[in-house]
Amino acid sequence: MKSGFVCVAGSPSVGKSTIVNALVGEKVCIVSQKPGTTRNRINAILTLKDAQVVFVDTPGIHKPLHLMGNYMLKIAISALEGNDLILFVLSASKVGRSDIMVAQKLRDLKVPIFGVINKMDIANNAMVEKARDILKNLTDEIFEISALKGETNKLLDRIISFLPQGPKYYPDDIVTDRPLSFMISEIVREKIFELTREEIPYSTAVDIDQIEDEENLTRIYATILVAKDSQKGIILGKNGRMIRDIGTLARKDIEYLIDKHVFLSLHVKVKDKWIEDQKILNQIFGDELR
Ligand SMILES: Nc1nc2c(ncn2[C@@H]2O[C@H](COP(=O)(O)OP(=O)(O)OP(=O)(O)O)[C@@H](O)[C@H]2O)c(=O)[nH]1
Ligand SMILES: [Mg+2]
Repeated sequence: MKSGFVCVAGSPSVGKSTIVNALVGEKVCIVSQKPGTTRNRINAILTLKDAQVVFVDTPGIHKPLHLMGNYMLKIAISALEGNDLILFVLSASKVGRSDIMVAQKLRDLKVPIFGVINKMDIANNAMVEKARDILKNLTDEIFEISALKGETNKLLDRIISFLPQGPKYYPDDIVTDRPLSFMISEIVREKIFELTREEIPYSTAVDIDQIEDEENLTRIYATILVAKDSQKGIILGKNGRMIRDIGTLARKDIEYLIDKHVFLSLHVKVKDKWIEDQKILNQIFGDELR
């Protein structure tokens, strides 16, 4: 069978996670309008009759603004190694310095690269030209797509033809290497990214404390970490409105994911300046830094 690892890399918010979901045909990775949504390396697996593709979603490559950003950058850079193919994603609506920075990182690797200019549905001609320019010295194959509109079939066909013959890396029914607790914490985090503003999404993390499986119901207890006291009030919202909204949206997605009724209990805890705390960051990201 054809098989291999395909790393999806690029600047923040160019649509990497949207592309991974479209290619796999399932929502494995969380997506939001805000840059910096993906924090971890996440394998999303597509198994077909004669092929298995392991897509590796990564954090956006950017100049870090805090210690957590450093970790995210390290994860993104280390994920570039050891793949059969890299998809270098750019946005047709905005090309800038960070895309050039990504190109520089990719130039030294000996891995084949497909260039993907995404968001063609909102393309700006000058930006598309810039993107083609950046890609022209890196790769022969350039795809211009809109992942939002699901235009990934041709790209998928080319990826599969390009991959070598190889083993099946994962069992047929597995779509991600991540455990359920990670998927649940990501769903909660996605809702925080969707509903809150300014520094709040970047100052929060979600810990799953307990998952209790009953016959007709799964009970989930989770803690939202914030980095200072004033952020706790924002996550709770007036009369607890914000945390209720986060919980309602997250519960619906979790119910869809596990196909069961869910009781979701969210709790907020202040861990002072955790995004600058090496010990906490090591706990969150430690096993990903290889
Ligand atoms: N118009 C348009 N928007 C898109 C397209 N693909 C993704 N988006 C939007 O772009 C935003 C960012 O998408 P993500 O998939 O989260 O981007 P990312 O590159 O994974 O971002 P980070 O994880 O933060 O690095 C979301 O609001 C998506 O809905 C597209 O083809 N067209
Ligand atoms: Mg992402």
